[in-house]
Amino acid sequence: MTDASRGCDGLGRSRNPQEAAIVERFMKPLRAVVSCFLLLALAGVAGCQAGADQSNSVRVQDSYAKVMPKGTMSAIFGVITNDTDADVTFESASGDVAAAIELHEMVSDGGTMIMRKKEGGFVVRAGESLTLDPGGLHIMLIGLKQDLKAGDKITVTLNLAGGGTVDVEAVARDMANAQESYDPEAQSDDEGGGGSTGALAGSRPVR
Ligand SMILES: [Cu+2]
Repeated sequence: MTDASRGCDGLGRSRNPQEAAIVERFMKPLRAVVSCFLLLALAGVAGCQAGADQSNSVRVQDSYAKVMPKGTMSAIFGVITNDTDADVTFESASGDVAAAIELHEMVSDGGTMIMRKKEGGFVVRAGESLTLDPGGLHIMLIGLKQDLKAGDKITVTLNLAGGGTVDVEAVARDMANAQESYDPEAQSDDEGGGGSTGALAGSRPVR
């Protein structure tokens, strides 16, 4: 672990007040603590200054979103690859597709899987990949502004600590075997214990 991985302050989040009630339930304050100067001093790389260039070597592949109707919640999954020689931190996401877009994780809470905001954002180590998948990390779409039908393409932007961005283009997919609930109080859905991406009902280990 390095302090550099925590990235720099550069919050650019916005939220529709209308959605605040929903969002608050999952929210934890986002912390982005290390200054650019400290990052530069520690890592000896261009770091925060290189936002735009850096994002050229950080990409998201195989992105998909769960088919869901307008007004509900969905999520985007995929693989973030960091080909740079420095860790990168995504501290927020933004876009027009939903009223609020957040970086989430799934954790076990007394045997029940719930999701919550990923504290510190998504960190992708230098030269490594980070997989977003059902049951783990995901880009949360809260309050879809449109129906997401199979094959629809949507784009959201991941915001790097320090100001760079990486676009994520996701194709909506009918995920019959991933009936995870995005509401911690609505965990009673039985999805029949499908494949590896479907078992979110409480037995899945914390990542
Ligand atoms: Cu979520």
